[in-house]
Amino acid sequence: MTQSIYSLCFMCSVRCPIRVEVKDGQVKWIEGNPHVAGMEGSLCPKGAAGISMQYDAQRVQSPMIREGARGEGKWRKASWDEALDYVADKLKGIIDTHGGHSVVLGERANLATHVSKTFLKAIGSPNHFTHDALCKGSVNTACRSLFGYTDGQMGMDYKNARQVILYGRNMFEAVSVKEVNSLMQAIDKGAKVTYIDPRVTVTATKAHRYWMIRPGTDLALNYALINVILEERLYDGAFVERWVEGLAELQDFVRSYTPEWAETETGIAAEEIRALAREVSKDKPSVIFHYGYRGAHHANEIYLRRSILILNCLMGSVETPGGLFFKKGPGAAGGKAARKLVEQDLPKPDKPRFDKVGTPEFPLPDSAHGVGQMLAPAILSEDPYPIKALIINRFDPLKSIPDTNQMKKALEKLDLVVAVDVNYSDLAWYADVILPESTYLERTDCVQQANGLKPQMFLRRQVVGPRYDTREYAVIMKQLCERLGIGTYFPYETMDELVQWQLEGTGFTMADFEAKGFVAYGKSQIFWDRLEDLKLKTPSGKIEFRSSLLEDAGFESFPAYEPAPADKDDVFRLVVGRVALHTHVSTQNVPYLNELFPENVLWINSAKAAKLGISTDDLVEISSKAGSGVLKAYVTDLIHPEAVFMVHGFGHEAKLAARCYNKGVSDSVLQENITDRVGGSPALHDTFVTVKAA
Ligand SMILES: Nc1nc2c(c(=O)[nH]1)N[C@H]1C(S)=C(S)[C@@H](COP(=O)(O)OP(=O)(O)OC[C@H]3O[C@@H](n4cnc5c(=O)[nH]c(N)nc54)[C@H](O)[C@@H]3O)O[C@H]1N2
Ligand SMILES: Nc1nc2c(c(=O)[nH]1)N[C@H]1C(S)=C(S)[C@@H](COP(=O)(O)OP(=O)(O)OC[C@H]3O[C@@H](n4cnc5c(=O)[nH]c(N)nc54)[C@H](O)[C@@H]3O)O[C@H]1N2
Ligand code: SF4
Ligand SMILES: [Mo]
Repeated sequence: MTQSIYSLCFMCSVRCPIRVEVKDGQVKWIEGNPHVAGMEGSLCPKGAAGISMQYDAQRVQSPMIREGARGEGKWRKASWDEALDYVADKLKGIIDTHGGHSVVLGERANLATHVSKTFLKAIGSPNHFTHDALCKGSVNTACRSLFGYTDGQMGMDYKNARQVILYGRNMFEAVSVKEVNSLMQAIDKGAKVTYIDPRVTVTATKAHRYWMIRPGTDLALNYALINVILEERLYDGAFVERWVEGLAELQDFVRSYTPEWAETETGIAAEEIRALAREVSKDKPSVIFHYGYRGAHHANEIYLRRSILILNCLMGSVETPGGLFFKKGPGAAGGKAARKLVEQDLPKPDKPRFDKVGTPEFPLPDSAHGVGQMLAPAILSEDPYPIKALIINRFDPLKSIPDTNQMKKALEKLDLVVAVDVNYSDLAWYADVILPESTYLERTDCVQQANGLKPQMFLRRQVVGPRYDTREYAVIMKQLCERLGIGTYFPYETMDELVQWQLEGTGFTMADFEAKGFVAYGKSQIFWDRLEDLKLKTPSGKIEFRSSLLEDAGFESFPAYEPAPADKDDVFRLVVGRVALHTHVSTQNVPYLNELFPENVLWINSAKAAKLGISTDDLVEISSKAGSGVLKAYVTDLIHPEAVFMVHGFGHEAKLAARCYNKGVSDSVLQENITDRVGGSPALHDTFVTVKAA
């Protein structure tokens, strides 16, 4: 008999709602959850490849303990008792000798993050970090500087937008299924899309207007757009008058940043810049200047993200259909959120964080996420104190943090490295112990609180039993913590018990998720009154163009523009990004996806390539201050001469991930570890490289 089960995809962390068909204990079909608005039954190619991942024998099949040197690839299989005893014994010794704060746990933010945070609090460590800084930390800080809300507490209503302006937000390749469907619906209803990128992406080909901007100069473009909007009074006067703090200062500041000035810096014609400002303002407030997704590009990233958000505010596109909105939690609909373990009464660790977030060195980044790229520098410098143990869940610091060589040196210094993963990631390959997690199709997960215009809760449900000797992360941690004598903070044996504990007091039970895969707190969308009641959380209660968050910490609200370095024939800015067929660093070994996209290549502009004597498919050596690699060239007019581009996530080192082993080059090997000290993101696009025939 075929069973139909609602769950959540995890081929990437967007967590699209899915419906899965299971027959005789085998996964037969996965599609988007048809009950969820925006999914319409659809999936992206990676979501559809979930079955291929599930039945791949090259994932980690049992706990593994390292036998040879780190990274040498000599392993022995272990039982769960043996592996957990091993980790617990090592951790006990480290905590007794060096203190709980010598343990760092890093992960891709996920549904069980509250379990990790509880573990660290219980051992007295402040050292939890997520991937967030590496993704959009500076977007988070920018949002807080203007609204007092994090980016995670804000959303965009694409479906009703009339104008959408995307700064390298490659929506049709860096996919979130609901967002793609909503944008397509808007386009069907006549919305206009402007796409800005030094490279012609799939999104560029769907846009009404495409600008091949000089890489690294979007801030100049925005200062000019703001200049035109203020000079020509194209903004939403009533909204700005009511809510904005610092308009006059902004007006003074942008006066010299004319479209003619921006044309020289960006390569976009002054008249085109004026035309965009005039055109979009006719559609205000249903205008979205997209402020994300990824904001980890440059050392001044926070100011670019602020300028994008400021453009939205000038259009009045805040808390309005077709614009930005603040996400509403269960409370707004008279409901209660699911409980999290971390809400239990545990003392706050008294040591500073390893990454110094919350100290004068990093006053502004969100301490809920930290600044992950400080991991290697902190281990190497032992400042603020020595770090001895690293536990990594669902994240790969060797591939997802710039400067792999620096990270390898740092790992060498540690007494214990533990990886929780489903695959042989590079970090797992360099770990002492691998604790394999059951896949998303094999496990029930913690509750997903989905805040938005209509607050809801979703549940990832086990659809088939584990194929190998794997367990759920929350259960692994519970079993580890019992060995450390802190098991009481984990009041469950199974995932079902944990979910039931989370749901207590919400008025919902696990059975309520069976019909559609989710439960809703209310029926209608909740918009606050945008002229009377915006509920902003800044100190002034206003939208702070002049930001007290920044200025109180000694940073400027409107720093002068610093020009991008001049073009040189043989030096390129390295830019990186996603492709529709892969998730970051995790799907390169999935059989179907590997077959369709087995390695990355280097996009290089035709004129520049001709001067260097490089043709498509030639092997080229690419080098930076941090490292080098050899990959195939893709010579094209579709990229700006000053940039070279590669898809992120290749160049795997783990030999047991045999299909993707040593295919292509990892951008992290090349990138220098440079940080936006104000916003918190690394500057992934501030590395310059040379390219020559290999
Ligand atoms: N150099 C460079 N660094 C980057 C970026 C870049 O473009 N270039 N992009 C940044 C961005 S935007 C992001 S979001 C981050 C992403 O950084 P990561 O989170 O590191 O990347 P992912 O590929 O999403 O997943 C990492 C690991 O999760 C494992 N995994 C997959 N499913 C499961 C599971 O069910 N359980 C467990 N325990 N593990 C699982 C995968 O095997 C993989 O090893 O990287 C950032 N860092
Ligand atoms: N298929 C797939 N979809 C994903 C993911 C995935 O791994 N795979 N990951 C998800 C995650 S975690 C994230 S963060 C998002 C990322 O979503 P996006 O931020 O939309 O995706 P990226 O591919 O990082 O986009 C980078 C684009 O910026 C362009 N770019 C480079 N320099 C400049 C510049 O100076 N100015 C402008 N305007 N553009 C520039 C690059 O050429 C590239 O096309 O995607 C999400 N969706
Ligand atoms: S975007 Fe694709 S891979 Fe990511 S959760 Fe949705 S369907 Fe899965
Ligand atoms: Mo991301």
